[in-house]
Amino acid sequence: MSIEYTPWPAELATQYRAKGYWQDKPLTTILSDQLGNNSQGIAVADGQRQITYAELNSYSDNLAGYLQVQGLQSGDTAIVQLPNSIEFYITYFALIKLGVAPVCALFNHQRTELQSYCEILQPKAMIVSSAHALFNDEQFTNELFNRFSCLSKIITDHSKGNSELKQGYLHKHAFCSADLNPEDVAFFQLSGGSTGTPKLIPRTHNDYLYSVVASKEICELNGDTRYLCALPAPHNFPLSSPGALGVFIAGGTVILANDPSPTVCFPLIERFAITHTALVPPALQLWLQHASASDTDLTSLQVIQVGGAKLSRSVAEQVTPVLGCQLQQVFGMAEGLVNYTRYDDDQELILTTQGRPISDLDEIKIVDENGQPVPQGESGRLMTRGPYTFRGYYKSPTHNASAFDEEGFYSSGDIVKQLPSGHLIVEGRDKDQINRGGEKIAAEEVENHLLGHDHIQQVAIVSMPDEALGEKSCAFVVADQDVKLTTLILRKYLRQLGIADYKVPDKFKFVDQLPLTAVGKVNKKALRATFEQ
Ligand code: AMP
Ligand code: DBH
Repeated sequence: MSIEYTPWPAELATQYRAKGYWQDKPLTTILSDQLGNNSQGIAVADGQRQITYAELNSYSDNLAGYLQVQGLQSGDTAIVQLPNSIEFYITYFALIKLGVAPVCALFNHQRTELQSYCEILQPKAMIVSSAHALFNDEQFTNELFNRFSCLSKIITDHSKGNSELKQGYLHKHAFCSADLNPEDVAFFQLSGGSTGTPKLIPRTHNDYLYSVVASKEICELNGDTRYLCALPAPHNFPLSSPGALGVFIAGGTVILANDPSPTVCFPLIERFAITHTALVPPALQLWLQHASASDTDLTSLQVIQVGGAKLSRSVAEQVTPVLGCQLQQVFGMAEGLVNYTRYDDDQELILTTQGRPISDLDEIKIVDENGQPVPQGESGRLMTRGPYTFRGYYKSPTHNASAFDEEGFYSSGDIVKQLPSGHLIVEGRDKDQINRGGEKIAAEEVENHLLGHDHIQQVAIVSMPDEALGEKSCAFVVADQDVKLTTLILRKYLRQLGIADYKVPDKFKFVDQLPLTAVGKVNKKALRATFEQ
């Protein structure tokens, strides 16, 4: 049985096919295409180990065979939470080959996030790592088994020594290949979100493969590309823009880093002669600060892509002089639309815009608060549809009704303006989200957790400007009068609930009341304004 999702209208699907954008091939062709001439090329290295394309293919076949014996089959779902490791890609391809759609959680996600994904997906299996505190003993695993009867298997990888996952992929297990329909959901991407519960984005083989193939062309990757993946591997940017999958299509090599800090990444750049990488703006700033004092050889670097959050012109200007390579701005979203500055764009466009869409069939509308198009060149809300932009969050009819307009355009919540060249400039945001240096926080999700506290009456979380991260989060809290709540108490409370660390507000302000708008909603604009001098 196929996994449900909102399909594209038939006439658009026909157009996407006619142009050759949808190739009606499964994502697994990314690997199989390399098995001829390039089977001995190095696909992935992580500093200690490396595997060839032939190995990535046979390991993922073995694991698929092993999972098949465990009862997993096409149409099932799974949750994966692995650090940046060779095992991540082996697992990703194994599940895709099986027709099992995974959601790949970020490694810093905790109990609450994983439980939400289980609730939405009702997964049959989880593949996790004992390097994560939640899985270094059996307690959480047992809780999950007790709570979710759908779960039949949790495979824990151990970073050192043997593990069931390693047994699964290192040993030969016959894999009876699944019949993959390229129109089906291949996997789920995670949305940064702006609502109380996390949202999952179904991505089909056809749409995702197109976005990666086209990205690989725009970014001119080839067999000599050595791409450093230092952001969390499941994130849409380092997975698909053009990311690791783009590198695999080109037959290049992905080198994994545990984090994007210069101390971890610079030695890898020198050792592997890295040519391309993807960073968020705060990491880029650290690289710039570190580079002048470092004697590491960075001359192999050709392109640094920067995206996830707005890059300031003053930082953008330093990339080529300090790091000696080209800057590419990337404005993307796990929901679909990705924009790149092109290598041959004027320098001014590269420094000041977030790029233009991948595809001539990406449609952009910039509208006012009534949904009416604004005059050319003026700023407004970004609406988009196209050959790789999804049509609906998984099982979220109510939210979908407001996230899309009647023509199927997705409202990204970004305030942008478009130049005649098609380049977009991100000017702000009209969604209840904090962008903490590229890590997105849905305000309502954290507010709901805090409202669960016995002594909190009201709470509103907004962004506050931050030099290093661009934005941090601040919670304005109205507490019961007779109790003394402190920042420490609330931080501890949230950590005990088990939410990802980056979602814990950077600052708590205790107030007597929250300002309201004319219609009686919390006036977040007024709260944000308190941070302006
Ligand atoms: P997500 O929904 O988590 O995939 O996050 C996508 C969002 O990240 C976009 O809608 C933007 O708000 C933000 N974003 C991504 N890239 C950029 C960029 N280059 N400049 C500004 N904002 C960005
Ligand atoms: O922030 C993002 O989600 C993002 C940034 C750059 C993205 O999804 C992408 C490129 O594909």
